[in-house]
Amino acid sequence: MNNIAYIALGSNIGDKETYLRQAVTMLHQHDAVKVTKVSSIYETDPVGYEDQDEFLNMAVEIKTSLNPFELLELTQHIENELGRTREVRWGPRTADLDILLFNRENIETEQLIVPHPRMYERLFVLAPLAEIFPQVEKEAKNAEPNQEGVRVWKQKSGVDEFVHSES
Ligand code: A4P
Ligand code: MG
Repeated sequence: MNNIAYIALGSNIGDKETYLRQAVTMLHQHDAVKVTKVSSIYETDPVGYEDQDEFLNMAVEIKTSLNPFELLELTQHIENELGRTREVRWGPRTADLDILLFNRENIETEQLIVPHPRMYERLFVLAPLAEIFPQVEKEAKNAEPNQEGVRVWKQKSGVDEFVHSES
């Protein structure tokens, strides 16, 4: 598992914490993926389309032997399994998984753009990411000042709490 990637997770419908936990577990259960770090869970005000419930957001680090496109397939499969429907762009979702970084690769295709094009403007992405990838701490501090509304909701307590290390 030579690749290292960072994934942002968000949920704002139903039992949000359970959706996040299930998504992390499903990532880890894949044979070619190991979840190596998890951030705290943040409660965040909706950005973009504001007439919706607050989000829970978090970020994870994974090691994987999948390539970026295979990883995108997996994250979309997990979104579908968790019952995501796409009605409104930027609208409510049970589980949204975005690939933020994949090694140091720059990918620009129709399907996949990495680094994620909007990550540096979004405190709901940068705050959890900075916990597990300190290289973005500066960006997190400089993120748009009108983007408050991001608060720690449950302090991180390690990967084991999320994924029962079976190997
Ligand atoms: N795609 C391209 N690059 C990537 C990537 N790096 N990771 C493509 C994942 N997908 C990528 O995404 C649309 C298409 O983006 C995919 O088909 C994929 O091929 P989607 O997940 O289907 O649609 P979406 O999430 O509704 O749109 P988008 O543009 O991804 O929305 P965002 O930017 O993810 O914003 N406010 C708070 N507080 N917290 C949130 O988590 N999330 C959003 C969604 C808006 N406001 C929010 C939050
Ligand atoms: Mg998305």
